[in-house]
Amino acid sequence: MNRRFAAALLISATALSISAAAATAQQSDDMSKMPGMHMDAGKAPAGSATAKLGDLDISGGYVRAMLPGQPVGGGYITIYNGGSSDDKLTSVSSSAAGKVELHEMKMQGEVMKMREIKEGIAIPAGATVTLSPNSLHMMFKQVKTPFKQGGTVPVMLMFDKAGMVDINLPVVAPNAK
Ligand SMILES: [Cu+2]
Repeated sequence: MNRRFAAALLISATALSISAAAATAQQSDDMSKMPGMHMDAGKAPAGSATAKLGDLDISGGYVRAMLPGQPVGGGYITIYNGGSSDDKLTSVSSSAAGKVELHEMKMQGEVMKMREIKEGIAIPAGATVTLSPNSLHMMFKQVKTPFKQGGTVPVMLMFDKAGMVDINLPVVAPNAK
């Protein structure tokens, strides 16, 4: 009985991730056909947060809703450095979490591994750096109230040169990309 239940759960979890991937493919396809939508905008869910800080254009900011029992939250954002000097995202803080770490996910063979990037994330002059699911991301720890779809999560991004900026990230579906 327990084993059958566990097997059923496993199957439904697999089905869920497949349908989420299919939905995302469908969504970006539809978005690319919409007049006035830029290619970059198609990468983040509708309504994602934007900000401007000196030479930095910040867009596509969002966090995913947290599933019941999920201990940490994930946040994503795109940063374009339109200036002539390199910058660096040194840290992130949020009143909604005890701490926010910068993380990186990387495939090691068949296994996805996550590590904290303590040295910050370089934002080279002229470059666009995207924090997105399965790659660089913000990891919210000691979350006070689990992120709920439709809400917002305030964050403060701190850059080496550009300084700091407050931005409210919308909370989207748990599997949104
Ligand atoms: Cu992480």
